[in-house]
Amino acid sequence: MATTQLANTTSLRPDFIWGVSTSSFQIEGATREDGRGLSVWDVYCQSGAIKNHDTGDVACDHYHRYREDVGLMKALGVQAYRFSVAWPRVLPQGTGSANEAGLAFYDRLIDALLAAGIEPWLCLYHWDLPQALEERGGWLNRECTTWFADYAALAARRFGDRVKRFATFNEPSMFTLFGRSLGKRDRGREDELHRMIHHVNLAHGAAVDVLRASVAGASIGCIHNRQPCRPSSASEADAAAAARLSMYWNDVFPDPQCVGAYPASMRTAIEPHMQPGDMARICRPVDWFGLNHYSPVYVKENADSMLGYDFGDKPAGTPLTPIGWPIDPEAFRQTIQSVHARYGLPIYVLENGYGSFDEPDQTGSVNDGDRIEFLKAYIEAMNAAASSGADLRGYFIWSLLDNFEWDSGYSNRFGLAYVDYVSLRRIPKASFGWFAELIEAGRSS
Ligand code: GCO
Repeated sequence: MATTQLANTTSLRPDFIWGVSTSSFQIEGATREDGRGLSVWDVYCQSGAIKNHDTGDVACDHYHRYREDVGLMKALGVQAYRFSVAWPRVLPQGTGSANEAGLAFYDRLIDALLAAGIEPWLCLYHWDLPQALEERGGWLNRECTTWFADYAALAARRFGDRVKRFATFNEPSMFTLFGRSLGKRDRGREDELHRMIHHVNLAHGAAVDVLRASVAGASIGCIHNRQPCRPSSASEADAAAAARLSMYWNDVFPDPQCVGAYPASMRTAIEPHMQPGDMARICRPVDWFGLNHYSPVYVKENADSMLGYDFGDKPAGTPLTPIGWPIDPEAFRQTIQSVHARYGLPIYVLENGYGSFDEPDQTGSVNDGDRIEFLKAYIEAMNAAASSGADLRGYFIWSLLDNFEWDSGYSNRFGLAYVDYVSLRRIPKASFGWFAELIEAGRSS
């Protein structure tokens, strides 16, 4: 029994969806099993760049333990589960011959979800680009649009009889702005960034068309990370840097995809990469806006880095999560309302969560009361946004499991279930029970 009362959710729709989210590279492991090809993240991990030299080779071993993990979702009582397909697991070279063993894994996962009464939400791309395609230029090569559309067609053909919810990309602004292809945001590579941005937008539009044509009843969107970008000081330079970052972080993908135009101050930079008809190719009808939100970012001017910004100091006294992210539920409410006002689409929150350094106590329990407090505050901020008119349809916690947290490796823990990375045992945390109670209360209200 959680020590904290449940969140106020009285403004949420009766058919509101509660879920959890993960991604392929962060939980699957089995990176060299059953014909899977290498991804750019396997290669990056092999370089030793990740904290503690961690890799995705084992991760949570979800590839073998997926039934147990579906059992955890059933115990939570979630209506939906958002996962991603590893492109190199189903197309080892990114194009060409499909890998039957890889496709069969996702068949098994989807069938287990459906048998548990859990709706599968399939994200096509959560950053694990096939290395073979990176070596052919990756997102810098306009041909990647076609490779991605062909991959989407394969997923639609194979899974579209059972999967209706599709996300094209997870957080395109993150993997372009901070992606490995551009190193550590080297100055002078802005043109490459603009080329990647445009090609990913083209790939989104192409995939929407393929999914719409191939999957009866498809419900399609893109998942965007959206956070306020605030200046670290009152200086004009920091304010300009924050506004510039906000455009790249928040607008350069949803604006063309949902409104049909790049932000005005981007158009000159994108123009060299546009071909006639491109905006019509990008702006294809979607069914919802996927929102990932964690906290505001604070920005300062840095003329020596790409786009002339760096992350700056947070205001003194800002409450922080153990991994140093600001806790600001009001920013979440404002972000939801800004999405509602700007795009007018149904909104599914597909990531929100709390990073910490949980460890079991001497009884073997993980008492993450701080995560419960965070989730309660953010769910109530979401409830407030709904009461102000935002068309909120669902909330998926990041994440079901502790998992591979990119550059931080396994040190940061976001899971409702603790993962012992030696035994691979899953231990539901106090927040797991709290979330299950919240879902049950919603069902019985
Ligand atoms: C992201 C990704 C997730 C992260 C999560 C916590 O936003 O970076 O979608 O893969 O693990 O957001 O950082």
